[in-house]
Amino acid sequence: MQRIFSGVQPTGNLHLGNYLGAIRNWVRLQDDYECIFCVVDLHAITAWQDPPQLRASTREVAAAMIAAGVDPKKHIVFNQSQVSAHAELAWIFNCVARMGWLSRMTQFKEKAGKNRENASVGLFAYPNLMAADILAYKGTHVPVGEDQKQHLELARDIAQKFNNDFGVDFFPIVEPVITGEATRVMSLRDGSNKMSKSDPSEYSRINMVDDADEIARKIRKAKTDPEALPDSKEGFEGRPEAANLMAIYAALSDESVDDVLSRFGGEQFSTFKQHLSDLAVATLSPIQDEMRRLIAAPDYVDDVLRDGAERARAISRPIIHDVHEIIGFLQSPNA
Ligand code: AQP
Repeated sequence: MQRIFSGVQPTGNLHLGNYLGAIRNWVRLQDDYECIFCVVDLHAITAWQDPPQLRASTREVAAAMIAAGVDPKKHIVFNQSQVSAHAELAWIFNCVARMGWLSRMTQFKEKAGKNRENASVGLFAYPNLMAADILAYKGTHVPVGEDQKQHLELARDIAQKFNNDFGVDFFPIVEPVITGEATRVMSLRDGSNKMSKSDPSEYSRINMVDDADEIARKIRKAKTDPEALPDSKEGFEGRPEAANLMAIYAALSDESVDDVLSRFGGEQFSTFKQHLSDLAVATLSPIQDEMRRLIAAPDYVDDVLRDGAERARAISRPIIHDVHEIIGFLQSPNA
């Protein structure tokens, strides 16, 4: 059976990259897979989170998933901390993964920066928790943006090492699912950095809660170059900001970059930006309206998360039981 697991951190400023690189793809995959979608609040606290803000962001991310079209009745939507299997299995994986593997993770290096000694142990061990998220359900496929590819390779290494160490064929070797024209949406201010929740510049990203005026203003101010739009994809060589705006347009309109260029090649960016901002507003506003409605009804969102957590526990419980058996932990037969 093919089972998808994927998650988004409730760290505020949910943005267009999270939508195009992750959430929108989830909506498309839910017809073909059994899906488990998670608001990964345990991951969020690897950096400091203000408690009331964490609660609000958790509901916001859940609302975005549902508003974008994830069906919480057919599939599972929940927040990670409600299911203890994640933390339990992460500890076991802390004992399977090697320090050297984690030391090579570029996201840790980027996020810890020069202040490595002061980074939380959780930030370092983050990929082990991510492997646990997936494998606590024996997930087989994980839709993510490009930035998570290295972490998924580590999840595969962990599954492989666990299977080898204990001489079992227990955990599946997960497959990344990286699709679409916007697998890596870049900052609107700097085409060499990915669009990210933690970028201090509001103008670097389009937030899922931005209104039409804010979206239009951010696109108008987005960095470009003086050249017109090229006639083919190759013309974006050395023009990362221009390429990024084009990739965003193609992803939003669900076309290939070449198809979009066949209409806009040769145009000035000032004109293209107007088209892009109209398209972004038209695509995002129905989702945003529904998000606002859901955020104003937190009881409904909380019920979805509670129900999802219960169903997630029902899947993970026997898997964790088997893991304990494999490792040699004594456990009561009813556990
Ligand atoms: N810029 C992006 N382009 C495409 N996909 C992206 N994703 C994130 N940024 C982009 C994808 O969104 C999913 C959820 O990401 P996350 O919230 O778990 O963590 P992140 O990758 O650390 O997100 P941010 O926004 O960049 O946060 P900060 O600023 O805290 O680092 C993942 O599938 C991810 O690939």
